Amino acid sequence: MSGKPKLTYFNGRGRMESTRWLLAAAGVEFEEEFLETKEQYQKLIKDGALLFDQVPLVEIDGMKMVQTRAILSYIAAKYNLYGKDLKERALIDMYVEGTGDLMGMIITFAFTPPKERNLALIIERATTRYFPVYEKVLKQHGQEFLVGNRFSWADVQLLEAILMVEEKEPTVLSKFPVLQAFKARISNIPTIKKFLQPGSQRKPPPDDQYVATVMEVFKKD
Ligand code: GTS
Repeated sequence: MSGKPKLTYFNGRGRMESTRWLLAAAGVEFEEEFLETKEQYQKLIKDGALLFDQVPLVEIDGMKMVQTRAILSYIAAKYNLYGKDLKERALIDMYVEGTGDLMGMIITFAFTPPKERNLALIIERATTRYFPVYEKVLKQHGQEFLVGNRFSWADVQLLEAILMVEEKEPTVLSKFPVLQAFKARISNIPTIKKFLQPGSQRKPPPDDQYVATVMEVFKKD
């Protein structure tokens, strides 16, 4: 074993993409195994690798971790991206849950039948519920990062969310000048800059092929 964390998930974003972002931001190299068949998934279950028979699975420090939130908190804490005390950690948690809720709307979008998709609602939530909060926080304290004047998980996930919404609506930051500057600044952090370049382990937006693979792997017999 290489000692690098190993990520087992589909070859697509879904619930694993934030973990890829966080590891990349921390400058940690990782390996990936892509789920492509039902047999692969069933073998993982048979081998006892999946505590709740679900992926994402991240093998790290001798553990087989499942549950996205637990995985992300562990990585954030391990790599010093989780604040300096409990109060900073609480703030980071709140900001991360906010961006997580927004990204959750986009993640489910690809799996929603076209007639039931509501892109307008996503843009409305981004521009009236979520982005104003981060714009205000950054404006009020005037610092470079969301929490404690230090780069954290909250910054990584906010950038991920901004880019995801921009893929759907490129002008979405037009009324958020502070977030525009934040986006430019965080995108320029060397580890993130590298992750944003072509050829990195960052995954593209979901396409029909990705959705079909997920449906096939989880199809009941
Ligand atoms: N709370 C879990 C987490 O956040 O990790 C939910 C994990 C989950 O629902 N995973 C799905 C799964 O394994 C795959 S996906 O939604 O990420 O594509 N589903 C199979 C099952 O039987 O629940």
